[in-house]
Amino acid sequence: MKIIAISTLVIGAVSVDIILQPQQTCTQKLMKTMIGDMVISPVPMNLSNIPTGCSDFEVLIARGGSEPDGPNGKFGMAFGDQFMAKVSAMISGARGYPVQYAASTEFDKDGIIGRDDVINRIRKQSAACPNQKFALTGISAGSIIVHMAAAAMPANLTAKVVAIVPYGNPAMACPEDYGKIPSMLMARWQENCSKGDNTCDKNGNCHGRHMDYMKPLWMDRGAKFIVAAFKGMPIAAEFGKALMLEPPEIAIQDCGKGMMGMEM
Ligand SMILES: *[C@@H]1O[C@H](CO)[C@@H](O)[C@H](O)[C@H]1NC(C)=O
Ligand SMILES: *[C@@H]1O[C@H](CO)[C@@H](O)[C@H](O)[C@H]1NC(C)=O
Ligand SMILES: CC(=O)N[C@H]1CO[C@H](CO)[C@@H](O)[C@@H]1O
Repeated sequence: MKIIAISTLVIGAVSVDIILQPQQTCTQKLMKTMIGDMVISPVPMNLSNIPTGCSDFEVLIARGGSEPDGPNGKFGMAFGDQFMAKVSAMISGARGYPVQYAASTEFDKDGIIGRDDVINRIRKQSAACPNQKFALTGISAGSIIVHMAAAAMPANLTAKVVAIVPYGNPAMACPEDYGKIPSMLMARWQENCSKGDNTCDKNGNCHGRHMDYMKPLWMDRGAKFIVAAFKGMPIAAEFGKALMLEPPEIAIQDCGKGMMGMEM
């Protein structure tokens, strides 16, 4: 039995070396608060999980830090697999692409790799499959990938990306660390931050709320947002707001900054 730190799922960390440097970015300080000096192992990628050929719709999914694949999963056992199943149940012709990045503690490196992988995937698929539409989602560390990719999206690809749904996005708490999102993409954005989750809510003090996104209520909202956009009937976007969808009563110990283990 192995315990993975789901709260690190989460966070998209920076390397320990960087954490110890005196000059820290807002995101690095945030990470330090969340995971201390914990080292998050890289997740091995499985190239067989990359879809081939064209499809009408593709959801690029960036896993949370250290989130492994489940037994028959491709996109992450805590979040991505469930999320993709919801999208597939609502629309035919959709498939997922697991963003190829290791989701380890060395986030400075992994972040760039993930960002570039998203952009390259959309570029290549667009050239081969001119009618394909894309959506981006990711949780925690993965949400930073989504944010970075959106900020760096080449102008001639932005029209291809019809919906963007990051969950628990540290870039909301630390906007100064990230580039500006093109306005076309901001208009296709559903920011999902559970009020109180200190990973994304500047005024938050309850890390336990970072686990909310694995609940159906949160996933359903994001999946509906993406499917509506795929169908050409987009739901109004909301950029950069914290929202409470669940009752706030959670055990006080789960509010702490400690690890919340998940047994597997
Ligand atoms: C890689 O993915 C393929 C197809 O999705 C699967 O059959 C195979 O078991 C996976 N390999 C590992 C090492 O998980
Ligand atoms: C976007 O621009 C690049 C560089 O000019 C070009 O190679 C690529 O084919 C363009 N892609 C699309 C989808 O227009
Ligand atoms: C925190 C946040 O912005 N949550 C959003 C999640 O998505 C719904 C649907 O667009 C928005 O209403 C929420 O504001």
